Amino acid sequence: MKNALVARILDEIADLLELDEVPFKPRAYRRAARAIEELQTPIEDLVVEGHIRDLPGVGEAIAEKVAEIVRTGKLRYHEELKAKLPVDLHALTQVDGVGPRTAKLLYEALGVRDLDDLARAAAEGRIRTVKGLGEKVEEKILRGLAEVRRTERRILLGRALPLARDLCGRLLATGLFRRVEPAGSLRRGKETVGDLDLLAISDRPAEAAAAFCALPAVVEVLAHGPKKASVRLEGGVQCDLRLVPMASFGAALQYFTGSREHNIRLRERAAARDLKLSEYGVFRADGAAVAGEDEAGVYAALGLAFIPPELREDRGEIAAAEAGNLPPLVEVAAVRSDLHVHTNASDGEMSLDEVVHAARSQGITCLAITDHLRFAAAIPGLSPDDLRRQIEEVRRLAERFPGVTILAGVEANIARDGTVDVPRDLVPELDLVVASVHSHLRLGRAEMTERLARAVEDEGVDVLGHPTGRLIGERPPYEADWDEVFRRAAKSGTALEINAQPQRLDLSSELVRRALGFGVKFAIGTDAHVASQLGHLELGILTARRGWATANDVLNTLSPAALRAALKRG
Ligand code: DGT
Ligand code: CA
Ligand code: CA
Ligand code: ZN
Repeated sequence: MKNALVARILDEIADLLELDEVPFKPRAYRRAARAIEELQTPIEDLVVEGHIRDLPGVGEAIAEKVAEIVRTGKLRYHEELKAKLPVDLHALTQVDGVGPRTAKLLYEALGVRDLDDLARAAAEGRIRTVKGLGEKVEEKILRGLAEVRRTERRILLGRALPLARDLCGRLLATGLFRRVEPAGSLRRGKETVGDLDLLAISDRPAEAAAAFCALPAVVEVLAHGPKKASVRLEGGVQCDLRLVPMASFGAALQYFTGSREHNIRLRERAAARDLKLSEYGVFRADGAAVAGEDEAGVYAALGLAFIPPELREDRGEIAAAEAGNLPPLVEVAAVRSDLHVHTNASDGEMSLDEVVHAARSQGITCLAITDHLRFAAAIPGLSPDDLRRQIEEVRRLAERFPGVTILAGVEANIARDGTVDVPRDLVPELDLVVASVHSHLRLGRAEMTERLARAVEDEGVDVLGHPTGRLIGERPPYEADWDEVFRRAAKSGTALEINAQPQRLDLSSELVRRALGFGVKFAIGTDAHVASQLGHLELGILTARRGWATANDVLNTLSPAALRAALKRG
């Protein structure tokens, strides 16, 4: 899919034209870039079908340019414009404090072309010497650079989790290990992971560490000792393996699961009780070990209930554990329904039949078919008549799959004013209506808040799909007053989606926790477009757990009958 590339080039053209003070044209490019960025289908398909001009802001001239980028991966016009300012504007303007104008100044004064140049100039204190910039700007750019570097290196949980499981499986298969467990941010279910941390017990630690360094995915050995080895894996991810004695495995697992902030609080708590907590165990002042072999024992020694890893962020979990108030988090095994999937009737790849087969083989017992409604001729989606036919098809199919409850649903679009385009005469026929924003992603805060709140107040809407629209590392959440949206969702009985796509995880765990305070329910959906994506359900559940959600807060834990009753038509 070349949508991001096309949008990036059009955006850069807009920047370059603006710098040249060309009137009007920049806005047209900007608008086209937004439309293509927000497009849910590959731009290549629209080019093939001759539909590019159906997109808002795309006239003949831009349509031709889009086609050229799709065909060749670049654009002559863009290269000509760039010849005058040969810098990586896209990368540079990602840095907070650097807009196109600043980038131009920096190029002309200091020859800055890319992030490396920028980092060097900032570190050497040269930015403050440029007329019109100064010390404040330089400080801001240094902070912005650190932020960009920090997010660049992290990988999505959806990639880290299968990777870590594969490594653990391979290590166990060598026969050299008694135990191998992931720790770190991965075990806490964090949406992005900086590096992988594995903990292991082995009777032959030297051989075990050597086996780790010899894994096929290892491209570079960074450190290799008898207790610890660090490697770089294909794709650049770092992985640390620590070999620990059985007697301190629980303490090590606790220590290396983190988070740092949680561990600091725990150590303070230990000190206040004249105990010492370390990665080796919990010790009394006279040196006697009180705990260490298992993790629950470490918490118990500090007078605490076992705290699930997902909560270990120093967000009140220690006080809750002390008071015996930890929420009974929704269990991964308790969620056997997926409330958001697509078929090839819209932009998915599976037929209705295939999606049900695939879901059943993954242990899903309740599945909501939620294809897109068509909102522009250019984008695959159902017309009202298509939807009517699909509902009938779903009812017929349900008879052939007695073990799976198939809900007839739809993913409708929320217009700029908050109205939802679900055909009203079909609302009583549908089991589940998801409504999502797919256009006009960059409204002002007040307008976006009102738009989302109106959508959740719609009598026909059961779930607000991917509520904030964020794409991790790529697109920030919409500007909105989330408390207001959550309050009105709770009041009107509309659930908020936890979209389980690895790049979305939307709502985020932080917002799940916030929304819980308003009494909102959550609907977890994979938004799967191909069979393999059905497996992402777990990521949604982990996000719910990190947001302190219990089984009661999550619609997916209900039996099909109870789910139907909980939805608006029930
Ligand atoms: P990441 O890798 O950036 O996603 O985050 P973590 O949490 O996995 O952090 P990492 O890999 O640096 O270290 C794993 C855990 O080990 C961390 O959560 C807490 C513990 N830890 C490591 N080094 C220190 C340290 O210097 N002080 C404390 N208190 N804890 C540490
Ligand atoms: Ca880590
Ligand atoms: Ca680490
Ligand atoms: Zn969607």
